[in-house]
Parts: sequence; C-alpha cells; structure tokens
Amino acid sequence: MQTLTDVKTKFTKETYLYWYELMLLLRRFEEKAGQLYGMQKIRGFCHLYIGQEAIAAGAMTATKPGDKFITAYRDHALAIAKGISAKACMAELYGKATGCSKGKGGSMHFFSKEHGFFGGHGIVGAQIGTGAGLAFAEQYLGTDNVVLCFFGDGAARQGMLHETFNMAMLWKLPVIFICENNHYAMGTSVERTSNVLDIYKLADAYEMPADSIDGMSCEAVHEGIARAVARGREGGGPTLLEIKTYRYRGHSMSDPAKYRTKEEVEEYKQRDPLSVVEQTLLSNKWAKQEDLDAIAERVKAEVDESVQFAEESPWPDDNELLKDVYIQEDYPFIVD
Ligand SMILES: Cc1ncc(C[n+]2csc(CCOP(=O)(O)OP(=O)(O)O)c2C)c(N)n1
Ligand SMILES: [Mg+2]
Repeated sequence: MQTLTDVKTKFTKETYLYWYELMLLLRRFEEKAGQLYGMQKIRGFCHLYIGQEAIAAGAMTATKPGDKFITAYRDHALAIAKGISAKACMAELYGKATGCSKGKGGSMHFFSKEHGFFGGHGIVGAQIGTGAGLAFAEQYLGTDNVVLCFFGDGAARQGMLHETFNMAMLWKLPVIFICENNHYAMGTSVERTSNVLDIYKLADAYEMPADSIDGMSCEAVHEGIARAVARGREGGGPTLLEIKTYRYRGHSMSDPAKYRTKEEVEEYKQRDPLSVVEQTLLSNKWAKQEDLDAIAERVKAEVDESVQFAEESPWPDDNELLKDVYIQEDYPFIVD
C-alpha cells in the first residue's frame, strides 16, 4: 500500500488508488467478520461499518499520522485505517492474546496508543468528552496534532456533547467533532429523536464553526475534514462536522431492520463510495480492470492471513485477567 504522504492534498491517481485499496480492505475485512460471527468464531457484540467507508478514507488523507482518532463501538474500519493491522484486529475479534487490546476488548474496544487510535467505546457519547481530553493533552504538550472525535447521530443526544462543546470552545481545543449521521440510532431515526434535524446546527449555540458533508463522497469528506484540521492546527479551536452517511447492514448482528425499507438501502447503495472510486479510476484510465483485480487479490490475501493468524493465536493467559483494567497492582497512589 502507498504511504499517505504520496496521496495528500490533491486528488490524483494515487489518492484514488489509496482510497480504493483502503476501502476494499475495510469492506472485505468486515464481510469476513460477519461470516465468522455467523460461525460463532466471533462472539459478543459486533457492529459493522459497511457503507460508511468513505468517512475513514477521507479522514485518513486529510490528517497526518500524529493526529489522534477516537470513536464509538463501530470501530473496526477507523482502527484499520489508522494503521492497526488486520491481523491484530481480527485476533481482537476472536478474543486472542495477539489482538490489539490483548483479546480483552473485543469488537467494541479496539485500541492502540502507538497508532494514535484511542478506542473503541461502548457507552454512547462517552468518547466525546474523552476526545476533548485528548485534544487538551495535545494543546498542553504544544504539538500541532489534532483529534478526530467520531460519534453517531444517537450520541448527539447525550448531555456529554453539550458540556464538551462548551469547554472545547472555551479552551479552543484542537478537536474535530465528527457526527457520523447514518440516520439511525439502533432502530430509531433522527426524526424520532430530535426537533433539530440538521445536527451540525447544534454547534451554533457554542459559536463553534460547523459544516454538513456528504459522507458517500471521499472528496467531500476529505475537503471538509481538511478545512477543520487546518483551523485546529493553527489554534482556531474545534469544528463540528455532520457527515451524512448510511450503514448497509443492521445496527449489530441481530437486527431485523423493520425500521427502514429495502428501497432506502438500495438508494444509498447506488452511490456506494467503493463503486464510485472504482469508476473514477477506470474512466480516467488511471487503472485497468486487471490492476483492480490485483488489488482485490492483495486485499483478500491480507484478510485471509488475518483469519489464519487469529485462529492460530493463543488465548490470553489467566493471569492477564486483572492487568490493564483500570488500575494496576503497582499503581503508586493506592493508600489503604
Ligand atoms: C449511554 C448508552 N445508552 C444506550 C446504549 C445502547 N446503545 C448502543 S448503540 C446505541 C445507538 C447509538 O446510535 P448512534 O450514536 O447513531 O451510532 P450508530 O450505531 O448509528 O453508529 C444505543 C442506544 C449505550 N451503549 N450507551
Ligand atoms: Mg447512527
């Protein structure tokens, strides 16, 4: 895969090839995870990102490696995009010791400080406050890194959002709040939870810059995030981006999908970002079908290897149970 420095800022052949391979990997990884869940190789919760991949793709080309990401439980794609290997992610889904959270987090709690990926959070909206905390750390340390703090349309209804928006604006923290509006919180549509249907307008109350973005377009996502990132790096403070997207699959693995029509799902699939980027590559003659087939082969091999790795990896040791789970035995501030 190309390095990100090759594909930044301008939308060139390289940019589209990067987006294509990344989104194909994210989709194939999750399709495989869905199958493995059906085979009970993966247990517990599992929320797929399929359909929302353009957000991960645009976010990656609009940021640099030092920037931090934090998100909710629908976290596989953003974790892989940020550079955690498919192997470490699949092993985490299996609950194996080689997983990115040592097999103790599972699907909802991917984590790698080394890759700047700070979870994976199961409590709806909790990561909004934590994201601002990460941004405070960057500001305090004097870096020019920004934090991309992702959350859903349902999370926008949590009180945490309002407290965090106030403090983030007060302190001009380098955080970009990204509401991935996929139109539903489990089975409840945005229309059924709020009078304000344009979520980005919530920023007005805090005089926070905000934008509404088409989340089925990698270009639009890139441009929107890049603008917010530039402001954040220069000390201009936070931005709220509402990125309108769609998940093709159910909320989690058991979802009868009675709350939406097949036609609605099909309508979004017509604008599938993976197909759009594929068409852009072919119609501009930036890639031939055999080039795309070679990418697909490479991606398939990466996903297959991740499954083999997860299968062959050991379970966590019993004595790992109480490690890394809040405080350590040798935590220096315990007084009894
Ligand atoms: C505080 C809290 N309340 C309720 C839940 C149960 N719950 C899990 S996911 C979810 C829906 C959230 O939807 P949204 O924020 O739109 O994210 P999406 O699943 O669409 O990505 C709810 C209510 C929870 N995990 N945490
Ligand atoms: Mg949602």
